[in-house]
Amino acid sequence: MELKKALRWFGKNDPISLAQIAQTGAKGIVTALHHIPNGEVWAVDEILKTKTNIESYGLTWDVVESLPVSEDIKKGNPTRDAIIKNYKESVKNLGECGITTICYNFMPVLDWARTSLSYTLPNGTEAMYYQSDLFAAFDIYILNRPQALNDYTEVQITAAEAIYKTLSKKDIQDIAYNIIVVTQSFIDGAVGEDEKEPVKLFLELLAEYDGIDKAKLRENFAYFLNEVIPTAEKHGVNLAVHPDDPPFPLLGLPRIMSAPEDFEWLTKACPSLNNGITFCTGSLGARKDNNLPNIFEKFADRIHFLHLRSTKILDNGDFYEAEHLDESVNLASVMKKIIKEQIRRKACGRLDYNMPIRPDHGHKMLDDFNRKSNPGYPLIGRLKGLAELSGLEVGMRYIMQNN
Ligand code: DNO
Repeated sequence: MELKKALRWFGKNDPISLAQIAQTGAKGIVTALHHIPNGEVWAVDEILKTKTNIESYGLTWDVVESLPVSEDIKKGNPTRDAIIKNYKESVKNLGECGITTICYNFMPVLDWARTSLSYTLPNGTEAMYYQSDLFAAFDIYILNRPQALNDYTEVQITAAEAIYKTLSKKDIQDIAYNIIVVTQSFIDGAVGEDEKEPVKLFLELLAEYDGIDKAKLRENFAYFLNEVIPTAEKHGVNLAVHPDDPPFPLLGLPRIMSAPEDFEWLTKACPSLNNGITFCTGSLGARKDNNLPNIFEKFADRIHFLHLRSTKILDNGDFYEAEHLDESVNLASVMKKIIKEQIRRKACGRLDYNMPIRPDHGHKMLDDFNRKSNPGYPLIGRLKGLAELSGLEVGMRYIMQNN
């Protein structure tokens, strides 16, 4: 038995091809039908086209990442029922095509946030970085978000102002463009690459969440789950919500998938095991109080998909994406628990014991500098992560069997 090792592929527009992925040792593919607009049905023939293409490289399509949850669903707008109906149809179609794990998120407006996409590490590789004061400067002085000042302490505002004063016009443009467009558009985010006034649109999208607090967002999430999970159950599909990245509130928006109490809430809101989690060690690991091995153990039976990487948190709360096996996250302990859970599932007759994992993100390194890729998804950096995680799995299994 082994875990299903996969890499993410962004479809035909991904500068990295399936032929290249097939050489990395990955056996599975994590992808989405990126050409279908959010909220529309993924028809069986479209799903099969992508599935057949993937299989022609000797790979399998194991996980959908993501089947996007439209903003209208998150906001609880009256149009949500029609969109949820389409969502259910897509879940059913995927199940019928044998694709039974769906990753999605319930983060308002912004899917993930970093202040730098190219932070140079001492060995010359590049990682992604989140600098709190710079993010505050973006919020208060670049976006000029109306309520922003209420969300920071005096100390944070002073630090943000000091950073803002050091920024050139180009820095300001780059930061805004990276946060609003570059990290969002390739994953079907709210602001596309051809948007003429991204900052204006972004502010409008944020304003639509005025009056939607954590309780309201949870209520809208529970509504979605209780509509969709029965369809997932019927068609043998597992849904796996991705944690908030980073796992704390940003830009005045509520966050509801950041810590164990949120997963607790999730299981109560809809107890079915088809209502599951994408265990992303990188996202959850950006909070010091998240103990990853403990969280894994507590929610193991509903963890359907894993993103594995380490996050290095600095003393001031900033963080960057460290090497996959950096000791900042105890991935060896997590790996042991994943293997145990896989063995347990197989023994009790569960069909979902594949436990697909993918190295999450990767450093830009070596030949990656000569090749285009989406932020976080270079070929060689991820290949290195995949190889390290595969080695960790083999070693861990050996020790578990021989002790
Ligand atoms: C970023 C990813 C996220 C993730 C979505 C899942 O690299 O981890 O964009 O795919 O949040 O819906």
